[in-house]
Amino acid sequence: MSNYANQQTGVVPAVCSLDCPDQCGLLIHKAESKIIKIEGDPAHPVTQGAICNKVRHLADRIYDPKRLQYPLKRVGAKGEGLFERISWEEAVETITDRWKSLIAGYGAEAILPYSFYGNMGRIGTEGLDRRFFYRMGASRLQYTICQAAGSEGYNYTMGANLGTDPEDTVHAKLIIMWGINAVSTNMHQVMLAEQARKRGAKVVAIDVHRNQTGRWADWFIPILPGTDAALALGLMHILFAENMVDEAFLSAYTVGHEELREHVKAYDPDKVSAITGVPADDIYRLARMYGQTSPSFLRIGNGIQHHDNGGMCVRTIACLPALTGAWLTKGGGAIKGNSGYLEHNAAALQRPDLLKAPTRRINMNRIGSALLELDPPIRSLYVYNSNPAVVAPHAGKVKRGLEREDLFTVVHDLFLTETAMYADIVLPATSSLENKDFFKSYWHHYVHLQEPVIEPYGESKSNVEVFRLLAEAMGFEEEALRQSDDELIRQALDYPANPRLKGVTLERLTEERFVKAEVKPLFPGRLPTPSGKIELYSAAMARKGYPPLPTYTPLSEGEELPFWFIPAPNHNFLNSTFAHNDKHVRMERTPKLHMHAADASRLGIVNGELVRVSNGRGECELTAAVGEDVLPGVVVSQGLWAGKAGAKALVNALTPDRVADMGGGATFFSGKVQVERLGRAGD
Ligand SMILES: Nc1nc2c(c(=O)[nH]1)N[C@H]1C(S)=C(S)[C@@H](COP(=O)(O)OP(=O)(O)OC[C@H]3O[C@@H](n4cnc5c(=O)[nH]c(N)nc54)[C@H](O)[C@@H]3O)O[C@H]1N2
Ligand SMILES: Nc1nc2c(c(=O)[nH]1)N[C@H]1C(S)=C(S)[C@@H](COP(=O)(O)OP(=O)(O)OC[C@H]3O[C@@H](n4cnc5c(=O)[nH]c(N)nc54)[C@H](O)[C@@H]3O)O[C@H]1N2
Ligand code: SF4
Ligand SMILES: [Mo]
Repeated sequence: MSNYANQQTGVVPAVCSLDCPDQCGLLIHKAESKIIKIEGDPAHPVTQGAICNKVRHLADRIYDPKRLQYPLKRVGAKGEGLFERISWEEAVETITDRWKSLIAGYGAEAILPYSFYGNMGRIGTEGLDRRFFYRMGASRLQYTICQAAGSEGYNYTMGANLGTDPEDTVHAKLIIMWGINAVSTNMHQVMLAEQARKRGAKVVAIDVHRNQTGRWADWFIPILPGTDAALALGLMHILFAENMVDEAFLSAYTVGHEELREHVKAYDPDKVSAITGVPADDIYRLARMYGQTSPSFLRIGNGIQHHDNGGMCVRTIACLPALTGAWLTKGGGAIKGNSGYLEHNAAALQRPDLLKAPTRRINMNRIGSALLELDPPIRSLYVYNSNPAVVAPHAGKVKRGLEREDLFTVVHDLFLTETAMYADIVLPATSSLENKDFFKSYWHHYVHLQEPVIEPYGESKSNVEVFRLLAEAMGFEEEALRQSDDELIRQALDYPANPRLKGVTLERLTEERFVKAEVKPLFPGRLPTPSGKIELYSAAMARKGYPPLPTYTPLSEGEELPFWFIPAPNHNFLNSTFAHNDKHVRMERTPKLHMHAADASRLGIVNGELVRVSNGRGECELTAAVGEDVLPGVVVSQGLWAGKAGAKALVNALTPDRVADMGGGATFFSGKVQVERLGRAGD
């Protein structure tokens, strides 16, 4: 335990552990051994002392009376929420006895771990846990729920998640927020854009919803869901037609520009306008702005890739900076994600070599179907760092899966989440401020160290500690399952294959708290694509059966129901995290459905009244927010509501569990719904 946890009063350093690109430096104020205040660390070069409202109130979550303190065993029916306190010994023995007998009877593939990034600490999310399940030979989860489609798409164009250094974006003169609600989800990109704006930059937002970010932008462009690739191709059409491309850059650093030049002739602005709902004049205006302003910077969000065609859409948008050569100017280019720069030694940390023979892989977006339909069945589910009952698509199926009497479910979390309600055994988790881990941003270029700043809450334990206990009780004797937190961190950071991490050591992190990786500009240079260049034409895609050039394909749900439904994240929760905490729920007020006034009046719906949103997968009740913030035919909700407030607002009851065109990604935003008035006022 570090001195910080023992320290009763004073201010101690920390890092935000949430799945948010900003990864802020924090200062934790303590009195009588407890956290009394959380603020941003002004010494952090990117986040500069500013933090979001959610984390300013994080102490309310850490000390929430509803937080789990002891292991529990279920005494009621699944989902009923009746549990009894048990000891850690009993919990570990119950789990491992059951697993031993499942392994003896059916083999270890009957067991499935399910996790995501509720805490971005690497040894806790992809360290001892991975080693444990590899050693066991469990079924393997594919981590596809967040950015899988977009990453694969971006990589076809650029080779890896490599983009602009966000610190340089203060120099940009045009900033396009494309499918990202950055005011809520990447606030420091907004702060940097504000600095750029003071120097004369213009900010454009392209989104299906004029939300916080659309209202902040200089120019908001509403677009129909899933049509962004068509818009990008229309922009390329004009850039080539009006000679606004950088021929020297195209020749030196791209492959396929001649094919692309021919290909985009088909995407004339009138045709693109009919697809996207963006007037042709606006397409010309945007293309000319993009073609004539330097440096220009695209911030590509997650929204556009949570669609049937999301991979190709991101691949297409990622081609734009190559046309203008924007990459060559400081602050120009694009960020989809920057995780490629900070790649650590995943093989050393996760130890896939502990898996003796390959086991089946299960796409986490299909968890409902996997629990209901797989043969041989999954007989035990171990959930940590995630809340699939709320966050996974097609929630009705997930619920039916979790209800299975013969499924032995263990949930390790800080709260009795909706998923934990179905668990046989619930284990209490420490918060990130109670354990040690290292963190890497997927937006800026810093690596951070977190040391415990408070004692573990009640009897809670970290992920790493729990897997050490489970390994011992399973009789797994490998040294790799007994190593200390420090050993795990050292092994992960020791990665000569990524020279940018040279000098980022545990010692230096202990001393300095955060260290910037040595990142050089991408150009001049060789990209990790097969050709070493930006692949406007991708032979690799052709081999896999994709169109090798950027292409628009429509979403697949068809015409049956009247509205596209976009259930996006909200400002005061982080996915379903904070949805169980009263203060954050109060700040967010009520789950709403944004709809266009013309649609509302046709359906006789007035602002503030409760509506039923439904489709063949399920239904939920939301409060209508009527106006002009979305286009006709589109409805948008915000937030993964959970707990009491979320009982009828489970938006994932409606979302499809189809997988996207690439990476097995999620298609949360490609569903259709109908909307009816309920004849009651909302809350
Ligand atoms: N406050 C807050 N911050 C968060 C999160 C949170 O829940 N709350 N979640 C975190 C996580 S895990 C992630 S992955 C990121 C996600 O954050 P973002 O990258 O911002 O992605 P989303 O919020 O999923 O979607 C962004 C925007 O895409 C829009 N959109 C949807 N479909 C389309 C489309 O077809 N075209 C266009 N142009 N726009 C579209 C939505 O209206 C939304 O405004 O945020 C992280 N930060
Ligand atoms: N409709 C719709 N659905 C979505 C999205 C959307 O935009 N719309 N976004 C999707 C995206 S991008 C993502 S990334 C996923 C995110 O989905 P999840 O990863 O499930 O995110 P959270 O809901 O924040 O749940 C994280 C859980 O981990 C727990 N936790 C935190 N720290 C620890 C720890 O150290 N140990 C353990 N054991 N548990 C811990 C938290 O208490 C919380 O219950 O949701 C997806 N679902
Ligand atoms: S959630 Fe994001 S913005 Fe808020 S403190 Fe954490 S890293 Fe910073
Ligand atoms: Mo995410």
